[in-house]
Amino acid sequence: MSKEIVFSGIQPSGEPTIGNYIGAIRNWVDIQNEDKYTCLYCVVDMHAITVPQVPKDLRKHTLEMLSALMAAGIDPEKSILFIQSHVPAHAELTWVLNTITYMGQLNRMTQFKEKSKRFEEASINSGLYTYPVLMAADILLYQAKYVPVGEDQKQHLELTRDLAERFNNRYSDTFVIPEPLIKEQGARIMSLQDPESKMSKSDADENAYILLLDEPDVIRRKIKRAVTDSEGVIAYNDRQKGIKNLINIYSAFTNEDVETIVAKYEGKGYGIFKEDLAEVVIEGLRPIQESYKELINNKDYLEKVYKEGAEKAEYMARKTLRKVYKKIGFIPR
Ligand code: ATP
Ligand code: LTN
Repeated sequence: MSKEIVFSGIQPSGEPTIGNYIGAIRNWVDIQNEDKYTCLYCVVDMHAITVPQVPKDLRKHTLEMLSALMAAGIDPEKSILFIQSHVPAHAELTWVLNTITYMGQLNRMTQFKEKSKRFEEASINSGLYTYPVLMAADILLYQAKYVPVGEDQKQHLELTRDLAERFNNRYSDTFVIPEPLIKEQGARIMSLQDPESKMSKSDADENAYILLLDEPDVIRRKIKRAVTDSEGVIAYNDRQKGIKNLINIYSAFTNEDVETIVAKYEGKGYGIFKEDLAEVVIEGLRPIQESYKELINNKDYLEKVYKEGAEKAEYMARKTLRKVYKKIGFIPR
């Protein structure tokens, strides 16, 4: 029997943060290493252009993201690692799915509402609006059963399931209904400057996030500046959202549970906790950073990886698209 499929994607909209790492990438690696699934991991450049990008930066960020994923442990011998725009079927299935998506559904998407707040209404493009449909196409093309994501993507997964069910009911069984895989721990790492909003690589304030590739001194500085509160006690609750977030990061890098960390810092100040946290993060990122430096300079190898990845992905995607076109009544060439 063939293996169940896992699919996930990440945007090359900047350099990856520890939020991406803890909430997504780290889990991708664990799932890959279970050797139970066929895993596809995709750098979604077509999603990234739903907000303005500088072309040369997009190119750079795409290769950086590919290298960062491999440095974090994605092994192209085990997983299918590829770039979204290399497989045209993503755009093709999106069009079909657009025709069965209701505008009312898209109007309810919170990520769209949040992201569109950053722009003048007249400059919000329709790609940002239909972004979740492209994401549904990504997943459904590969008949993925499991989709490891952070908490923020749950609503998009629900839409994906809904579209798959609608298509299956209207035509006949075509798509596997996918399920999100959301690890509770670390599902949502918050901004260091505003613990009410999630840490995001496209945040305008660079003190809001820690990048996977930040130098040790930068990490120390950003953690030192992280917003806390005036209670002065290291405790895990929703009044102290800043400290809560820092404890979550500490826990993610050490695998210690929250209670252990709180007990360890009883009676100690925020300063000491922050200094220790910085060292924990620096040490945790060190092996990834070392491996990254080798990969990013090896352009031939990167090219080989993404070309082979695209070939394998294309084969699987075409198979689904052919079925879809046939069911909706398109004449095969
Ligand atoms: P952008 O800033 O461009 O919106 P992003 O940093 O939010 O991007 P994505 O590329 O959209 O990241 O997401 C990649 C994966 O990382 C998704 O599975 C998402 O759920 C997860 N993720 C993103 N930010 C966080 C976070 N702060 N905490 C936990 N997981 C996160
Ligand atoms: N929308 C996601 C990125 C993404 C994705 C996907 C995740 C695009 N396509 C398919 C899982 C499966 C995000 O913004 N984090």
